[in-house]
Amino acid sequence: MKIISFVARIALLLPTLSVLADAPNTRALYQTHCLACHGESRLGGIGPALLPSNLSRLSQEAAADVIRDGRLASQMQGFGNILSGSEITSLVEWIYRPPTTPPNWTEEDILASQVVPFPDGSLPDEPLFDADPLNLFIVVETGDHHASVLDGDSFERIHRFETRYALHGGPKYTPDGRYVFFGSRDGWITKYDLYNLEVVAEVRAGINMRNIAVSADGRYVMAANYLPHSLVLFDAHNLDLMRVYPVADAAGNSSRVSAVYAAPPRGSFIAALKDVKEVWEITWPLPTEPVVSTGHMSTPLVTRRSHDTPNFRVRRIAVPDYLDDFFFDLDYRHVIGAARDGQGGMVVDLDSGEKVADLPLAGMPHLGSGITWAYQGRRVMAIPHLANAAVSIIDMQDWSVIKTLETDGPGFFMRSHAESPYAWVDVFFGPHRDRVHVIDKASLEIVETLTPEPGKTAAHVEFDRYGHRVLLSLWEEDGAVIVYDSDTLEELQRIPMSKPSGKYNVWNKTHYEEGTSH
Ligand code: DHE
Repeated sequence: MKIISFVARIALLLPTLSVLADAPNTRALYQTHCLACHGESRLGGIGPALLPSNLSRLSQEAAADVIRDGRLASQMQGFGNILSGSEITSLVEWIYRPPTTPPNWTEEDILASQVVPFPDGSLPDEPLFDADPLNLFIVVETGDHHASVLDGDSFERIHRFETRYALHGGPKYTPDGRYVFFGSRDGWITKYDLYNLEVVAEVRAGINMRNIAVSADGRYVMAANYLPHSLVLFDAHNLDLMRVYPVADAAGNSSRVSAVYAAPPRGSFIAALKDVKEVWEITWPLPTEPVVSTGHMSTPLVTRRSHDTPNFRVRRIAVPDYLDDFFFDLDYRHVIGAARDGQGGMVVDLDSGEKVADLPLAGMPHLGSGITWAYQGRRVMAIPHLANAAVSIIDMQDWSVIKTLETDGPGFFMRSHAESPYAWVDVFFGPHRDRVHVIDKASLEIVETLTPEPGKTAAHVEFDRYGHRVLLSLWEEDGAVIVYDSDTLEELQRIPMSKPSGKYNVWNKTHYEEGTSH
């Protein structure tokens, strides 16, 4: 009896012992294959942080599948042809092991990271150039981590500057279009003055960040983090820290934040959570309401943190499922969201907090890329799918799917403009990633498929402020931004760029143009 229990105890210990014995080997595997994207100490980089606290929705079996086969709609390639089954198992055990030193990014870290080369008000208030400041484009070039400022009329490059590593998501402008805020996957927020072509302030909000939002009045910036589990509020003037919101439900279960957006008609930030079934609404104060002052760099630290500000209260809205990916209607009354591993989407009324409709959309609808337009007297929204070769068009009155367009492969980004008859969608995944479809918004048919450069990825378009020109990325290291006439679809110009990803027109973004991402 004693012998059996001894053997049983040894058997129980074996997996741990094998992991410990293999640890140096697994560390080497991690360093060779994972570190470049997931970062030193698994804290995230281009890829997400790989720590147990951020993997709660992923079973270890599913994690092994991802390492072997890759992950849809991400930069994660499959390693099944490089790593053996036991190597994959040991990597899975490794990433689910708690780190020896739990990662942390405290208020002190945030405060210490802040740099303000040009405090608010210290630079001239006139643009250094003649171009229309409301028709500029920012182009993010991910190949060599730069951004370009383009004149939206002449398409001259006004300036090109180095950005933080791995910018992700759309930069956000102040309402006057003078300043633009960039967010990087490793947590940095950069404030850039478009009139003076200078970085004016920077701060690191977290270790692994999702995105940022700027309030409609341009006074506040909110950052959404994967690591730590937090939302972080800043005064937009110099990126002074105002408040850190630890993100957790009432029972204390903490959560990553899927993303945060500004909802101008509501005067609030809306954030969806990734590990807790809640949406948070944080209302910013009216310009007339007193806000606890956040001061400037020269003021002592303590006055720059306003924990006790009575404003910016969190309203929790319970939702039936996690919202990984979400979108809003034009008046921000409804959030339309989906869990990536779910069976479709849902529509939640943000006022009542009630789910008002299910969206029966298979194939991972990419709701974050949704756009809307007026169609036969009603408003429709269109979304690509990350796993299906389709674009779904949905009636936003009764939330029925009125059309499913077959495409040449799953797409990532959609764009249009109120002044253009067309909506554009790419074919980001699969063999036809060099194609882009043009959809007629009146007939809901694909009327043209462009292949600007056979074999080269073509993705993400943005219109100029008038809807007359369309810019498309040739998403390659030696890529380009291609300018088209938006009516004739004739190519007008190519501007060489280093793996250009998103392009963002000042007018469209500051006017929440219906065909542009918010
Ligand atoms: Fe993105 C926007 C999430 C992978 C390029 N992406 C966004 C936004 C979210 C998001 C929440 C909106 C932020 C905003 O603008 O405020 N992206 C995700 C993912 O969950 C996903 C699938 C996995 C991940 O890695 O996080 C993902 N995204 C990618 C990529 O692999 C892309 C193609 C290359 C890259 O740079 O990482 C990519 N995402 C983009 C771009 C935008 C974006 C260019 C801005 C689009 C816009 O027009 O506004």
